Amino acid sequence: MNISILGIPMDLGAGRRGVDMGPSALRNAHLSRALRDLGHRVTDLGDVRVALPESIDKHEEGGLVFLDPILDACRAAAEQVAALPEGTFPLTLGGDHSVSMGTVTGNALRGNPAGERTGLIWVDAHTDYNTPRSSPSGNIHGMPVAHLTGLGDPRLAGLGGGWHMRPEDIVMIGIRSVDPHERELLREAGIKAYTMKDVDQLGITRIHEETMERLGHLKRLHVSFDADALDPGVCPGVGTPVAGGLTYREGHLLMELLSESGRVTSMDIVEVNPILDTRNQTAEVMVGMAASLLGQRIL
Ligand code: 6HN
Ligand code: MN
Ligand code: MN
Ligand code: MN
Repeated sequence: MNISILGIPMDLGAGRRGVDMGPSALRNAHLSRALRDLGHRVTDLGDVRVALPESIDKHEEGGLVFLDPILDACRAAAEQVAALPEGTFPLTLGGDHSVSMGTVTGNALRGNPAGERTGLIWVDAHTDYNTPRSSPSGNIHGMPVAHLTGLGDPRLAGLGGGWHMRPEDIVMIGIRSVDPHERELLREAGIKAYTMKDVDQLGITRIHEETMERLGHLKRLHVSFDADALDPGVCPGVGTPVAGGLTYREGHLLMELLSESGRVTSMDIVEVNPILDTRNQTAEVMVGMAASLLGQRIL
């Protein structure tokens, strides 16, 4: 397969600094080499240009912190991804999770004249379904999925022109932290979310089967993998850790099963924060997750 790597070194959507160094940390953990060793052709496109918080005002607008520069970076990411040739697998590196408004939009619109729908598998401790009104923090990384479905601020929700994700095409896995108003919005939208309780009770195998069935009508599937979905013991380098996450093996098993399905067409790795990490462990674990999704097998 042809894999194109694109970094979006942005921490403007998060409450803590450092996740802008995520793409470097992942490259330092030998991301390209790991994928080449699996037989893929890998092109690293470098990074999207992102404004530095030091060089701009931290003005807050209608409950949104750093709206304009985040919009710019998401637009640039969407354009670059949408322009990749068909048959290429885009592997996009955050950055905080607001980058996915750009990457998911770009992937959904890429080479898609027939308007095929795209499924979204959101692997995260959080549902990231806040709007500016429901958000307790004003941090845009807690809002990407809501905006992808057209809720919230019209500028962020308008990144895809008239395009929006359909709530029924989204499945979330690993959930264990949802804000009160966010919960109501999720219910209203009818988004399927597998909590950690579901992971404990059903197991990853069953959750994967149900996910494939639920998204069975879709030819394109995007996996957005937030490092904080994994337990903080496995991935300590994240800005919003929540206890009781996916184990190392649950993460790999999910990626292995998705890989075997042959249906995933693009992926994000986000929220890797090397400042908060221990010897780049989180980036190394996430490179392993990408390798499992992209065909690495034990035997
Ligand atoms: N992430 N729900 C919290 C908020 O501020 O809206 C946390 C969001 C975390 C976002 O980890 O991608
Ligand atoms: Mn997230
Ligand atoms: Mn998260
Ligand atoms: Mn819109």
